[in-house]
Amino acid sequence: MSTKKMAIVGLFAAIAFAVMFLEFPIFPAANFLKYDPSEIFALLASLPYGFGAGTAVIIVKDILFYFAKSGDIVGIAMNAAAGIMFIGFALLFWKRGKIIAGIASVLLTTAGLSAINAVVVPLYLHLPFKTYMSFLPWIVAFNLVKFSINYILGVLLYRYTEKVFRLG
Ligand code: RBF
Repeated sequence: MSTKKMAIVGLFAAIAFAVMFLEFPIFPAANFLKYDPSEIFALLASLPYGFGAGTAVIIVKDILFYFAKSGDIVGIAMNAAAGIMFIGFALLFWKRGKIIAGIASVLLTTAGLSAINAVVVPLYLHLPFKTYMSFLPWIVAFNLVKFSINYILGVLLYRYTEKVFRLG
């Protein structure tokens, strides 16, 4: 990793960590799901520098946030899994254009998280699988809203970070 790349990953990890404190639930019915804008900065690192850089931003901000506020290893692991899927799918489809990449990333991340949550929610909340099904519409809606917002904001901000850092 070049020094410049490391500096930018570090900077974006620090910003992502800071903005994660803004987290709040979108749907009171599923208040263990909290919106925060931190994945925007993982996306901004991954677009010029690749999957490893974006993943590094997510891992660093999640470890810091675990100790600084959360203390909930399940929540942090889910947040990391969500963020890594989000940037992974965005990068995978990036060459097909921003709109296709955005739709693919939001839909595939939401589908992936619905599957993971089918295992995690019953264990974490000590509920029968049947009750997971009643959470499912909230989980789907939450992830569609969260990742649509973060993708759109990320792509808009990328116009500026691309120029400011003269990445390459
Ligand atoms: N975050 C997501 O972005 N999508 C999810 O589907 C998701 N599922 C979660 C399920 C459980 C049981 C928990 C505890 C957390 C989940 N999170 C998810 C992370 C949550 O929104 C929040 O970022 C973390 O709990 C850190 O406060």
